[in-house]
Amino acid sequence: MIVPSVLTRYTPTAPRWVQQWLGHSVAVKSLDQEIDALDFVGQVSYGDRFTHATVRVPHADVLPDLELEHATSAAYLMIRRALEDGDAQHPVRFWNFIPGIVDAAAADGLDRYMVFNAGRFAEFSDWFSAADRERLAPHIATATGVGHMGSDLVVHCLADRLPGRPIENPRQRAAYRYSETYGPLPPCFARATLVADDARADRRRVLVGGTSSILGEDSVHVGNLAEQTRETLDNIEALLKEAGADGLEALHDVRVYHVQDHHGPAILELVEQRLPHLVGRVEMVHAPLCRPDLGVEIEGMADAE
Ligand code: 3EB
Repeated sequence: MIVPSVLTRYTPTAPRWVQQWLGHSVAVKSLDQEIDALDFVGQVSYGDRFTHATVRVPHADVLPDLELEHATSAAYLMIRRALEDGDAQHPVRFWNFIPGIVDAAAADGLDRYMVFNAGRFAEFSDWFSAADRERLAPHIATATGVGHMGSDLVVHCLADRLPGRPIENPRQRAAYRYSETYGPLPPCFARATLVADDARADRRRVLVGGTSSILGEDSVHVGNLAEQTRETLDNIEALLKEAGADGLEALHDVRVYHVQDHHGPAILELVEQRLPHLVGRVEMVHAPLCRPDLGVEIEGMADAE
């Protein structure tokens, strides 16, 4: 029996809670489009309050650097246009799955994640009419930026009717202020985004972006996964306090990206020790990360006053 490869291809997805946030009355529209001889594949779901848009650039892993950069901008522009057709026009959360994320780019010292960052930065500058990174800051949503085993670039966006509020981590340099060590143009994401809670007017939701063992802008505990996991959770704890949440006990819907498949169980055990209220409910995803010296990245959500 011949199994079509499309059935076996791994699809990087948004976490399950995104579907729940969309609710029941969802209108779905295709965004498939050819741009500059590339076939973009996309879909947008308009829910009661939120919109979820997904764009995929097939075989982005084999595109030359400049084409990957432009395809990244084009993917973000497609998302922007899809949001404009609905009521939820403010992005509050992105997930970026970048194929060959830490592969070398053609230019000396650069990698494909930096190429992606240049494309994202260009479209965000246009989207929010911001000439420089400081002016972009109030508009940027939290995000996850990781690799995956497939060859497509996949970008998911969750958008809300009102803008979210970006939150930065006191232990980390804002990503949009990273030095050139991490690329000519910075990654544009906030550490977390605060959004309104539908159920209770006095509460808010904290969307926690992909968080790693980074202090300031430097990777720490390189080669020590246990310490990386602890530092990552310390980072999330500090971020949650900054956002007005009590601490790690407020965290839920946790997803853990880990680079080495066989390290998954040990990392999960450490995560569950710090998050005993989530035992058996942590989602583990095997994926390469945006820096070769990092082995674990954790995202989630929390409730805040
Ligand atoms: C970091 O803190 C780790 O490029 O969208 C985390 C979250 C990371 C989002 C992104 C990257 C992104 O720099 C990597």
